[in-house]
Amino acid sequence: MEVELTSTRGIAARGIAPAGASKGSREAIDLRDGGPAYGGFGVSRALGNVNGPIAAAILGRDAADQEELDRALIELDGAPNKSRLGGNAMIATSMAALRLAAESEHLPLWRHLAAGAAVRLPLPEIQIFGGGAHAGGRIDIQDFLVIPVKAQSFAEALAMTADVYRAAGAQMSSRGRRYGVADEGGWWPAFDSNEEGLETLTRSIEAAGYGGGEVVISLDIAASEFYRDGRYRLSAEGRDFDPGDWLRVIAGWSSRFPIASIEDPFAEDDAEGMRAVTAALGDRVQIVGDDLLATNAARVRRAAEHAECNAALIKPNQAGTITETRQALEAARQAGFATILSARSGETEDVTIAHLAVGWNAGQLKVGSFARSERMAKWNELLRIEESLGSAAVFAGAAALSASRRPAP
Ligand code: 2PG
Ligand code: MG
Repeated sequence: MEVELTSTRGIAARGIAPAGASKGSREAIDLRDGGPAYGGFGVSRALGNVNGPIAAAILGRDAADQEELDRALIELDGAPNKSRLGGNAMIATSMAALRLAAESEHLPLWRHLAAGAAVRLPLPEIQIFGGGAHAGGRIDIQDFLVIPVKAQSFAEALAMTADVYRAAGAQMSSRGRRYGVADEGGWWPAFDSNEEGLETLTRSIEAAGYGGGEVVISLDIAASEFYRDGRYRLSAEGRDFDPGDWLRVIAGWSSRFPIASIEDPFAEDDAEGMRAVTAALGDRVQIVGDDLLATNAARVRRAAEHAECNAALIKPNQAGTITETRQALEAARQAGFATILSARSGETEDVTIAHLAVGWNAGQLKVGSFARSERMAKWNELLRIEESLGSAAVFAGAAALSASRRPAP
């Protein structure tokens, strides 16, 4: 859903809310109509909230005072999970206000956000094949991604990823393992096991000429999706594991494949599992909390206290306002976590997160794959930003990974 705001000077700006397929249970509620129209996914109630109570609460305010505006939205909603107005209505409004403030200053959004502070182009993690809820459950792991850690610029990072994406497509085609593209533009695989995915990705990286550590693997396991009754159930393989055995599976993969980062390896409610995996692998693998943290500053602080991960995925629509997104990012930074701005599986042409990643100097960005225009829109926006900076552009590179994965100086 899209929200457009117009200033008294006639400047207009919009924000579009994305949506997730594998949602954490603690994220802001994506308010949908239910009922028969649009398969229940209509947003007329959320739109009614924007044109009704939200408009009444924010019209006449200063768009540049983001915190005040977001506070008004939060108070008006009154529910901890934003179920009344809808997290989708709130984040689209909050993003529109942010963009309006930047437009009013005639500044690119990232520059408005940076407010003079140093920024870096983010290190991207880019999906090569989909899985889980993004590919009809064909395999259990949700995202098989790569990180071009030896790239010297954002443009080079994309060029290297394009090589791996094409190599993977060719490998899969030649073995009858390629169906099409999944929700985020990565190949929709016909693998028989999760390991076949890891083997194919490793081979694709080598075939592209980056087997010497130039490109490494990142996984989003999205384990909440297959955690039932205390067990991790791999339906693609017909196997299930208790948390201890599951940790051994993950550790085995990490030692056999060039894996640099693993997101949500344990379920959002299995804090003990997250602690165990961080203790076991956190000195050499970036362990990312997504569903675990739900872009919530208090949850980030709690996870840091108990060492449940060492990096935070930051998704604006999980928080529901730009201010709360920023607070979660700051909390992660204070905890010494690496930070990764992230898109959703249901995306749009809105490129705000590309600007947040630069303007907030997040270090890393996850947008999906190297296909489909809602993904390419973000990568292309970053190419434009890098180009506009010319020789002043700084690329975050491998140093943006969590401390454990940073290359030696
Ligand atoms: C995730 C995202 C993006 P979704 O889990 O990190 O891959 O997926 O938007 O479906 O939650
Ligand atoms: Mg995730």
